Amino acid sequence: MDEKLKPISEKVYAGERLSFEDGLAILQSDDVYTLGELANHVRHKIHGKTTYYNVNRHLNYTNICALSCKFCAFYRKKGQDGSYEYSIEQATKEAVEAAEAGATEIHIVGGLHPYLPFEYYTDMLTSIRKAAPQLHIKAFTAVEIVHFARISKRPKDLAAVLNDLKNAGLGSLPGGGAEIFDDRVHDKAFKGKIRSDMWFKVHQTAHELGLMSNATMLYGHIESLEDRVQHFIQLRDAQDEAIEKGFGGRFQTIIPLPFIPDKSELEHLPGPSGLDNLKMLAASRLMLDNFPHIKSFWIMQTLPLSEIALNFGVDDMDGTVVWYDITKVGGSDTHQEVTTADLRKSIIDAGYRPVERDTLYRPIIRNGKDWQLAPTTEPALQP
Ligand code: V47
Repeated sequence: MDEKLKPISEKVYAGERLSFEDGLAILQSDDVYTLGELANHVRHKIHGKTTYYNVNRHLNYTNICALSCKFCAFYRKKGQDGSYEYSIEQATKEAVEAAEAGATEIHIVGGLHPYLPFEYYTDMLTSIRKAAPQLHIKAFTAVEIVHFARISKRPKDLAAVLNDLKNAGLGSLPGGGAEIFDDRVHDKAFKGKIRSDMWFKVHQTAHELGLMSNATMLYGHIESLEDRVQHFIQLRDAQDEAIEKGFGGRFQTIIPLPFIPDKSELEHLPGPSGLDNLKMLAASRLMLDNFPHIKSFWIMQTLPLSEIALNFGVDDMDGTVVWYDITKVGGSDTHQEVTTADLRKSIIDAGYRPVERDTLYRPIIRNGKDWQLAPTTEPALQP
């Protein structure tokens, strides 16, 4: 075992919280087997052999964006070739198709469109909720929420904006837009986007309003290992606060996102390796002791690596995603889907027990395209 991991191993087996220095030693270590063993220990303590997955669809309502983040290959400017925006009818039609195909969740995010009014977003939620009442709407990154606050002329009243969205049908917030919290990295790679203080403010306000949310970290571009550890610590502190203050909402999961360089302004960078990805998933499990779940987003991690990652702290494989436009692994086809049978097979092959969940991690009983919540189960909130 890497000597530097010995004291960390003792802390992990004693159930003690890891420090910034421990986090750095984890990310600097090449002893990926020990890291896997430690993360796997924590994962088994919380979840045993259970591995969650869900049936969902992604809807990216527009790629027109006022920002020009260097890591992003998705955005277009208004009028540019390939730019698009959905009408409410188109968005609703896709949501209904998803629900009819058995999805429990629709994950909606888009660019910061310069002209669409706030009512576009509330109308989209209302229309989807009416047409597909069983579908959970997980929508809008913190970056979009701040944009909505500006266009609805309430830049300082995030609670009012989130409340309007919640009343219109918003079920929870996805984890996007966090990128790397460090301001230096922010100004180099995604200047103009909200900084970490606002990202946290949106999530804290959502938690106060009783909305669950997720978190992400986009790694493997221009950030340092210290920046990654700091990102973990800030998320852990915010979750401590949500728990201490008894907010109705919390962070449910972190989704570490490996940077995919293709067609972005940072295309010259190599992006993280498979081992980097395993290390980051293990580090997430070890550092975020107050996060119930660690998700491997297979679209970006690939399915084979996600299977291995189940032994590196991961307990959630995300979904049977259809149409993922933000990044495209292995070519230009945006139709990226695995069947429920594929996902379950992956999980079983890796030696785990597949459990279909809804967005709030409540187990589902499925009968073809129909589904219902399993009786007497509570969301797995506490690690
Ligand atoms: O915020 C953009 C990232 C995120 C690239 O909450 C890129 O359940 C890698 O947040 N390489 C959106 N990543 C995706 C996201 C997400 C995905 C799955 C589940 C959940 C959830 C959330 O994608 C953006 C950004 O950080 N991203 N470009 C890229 N080239």
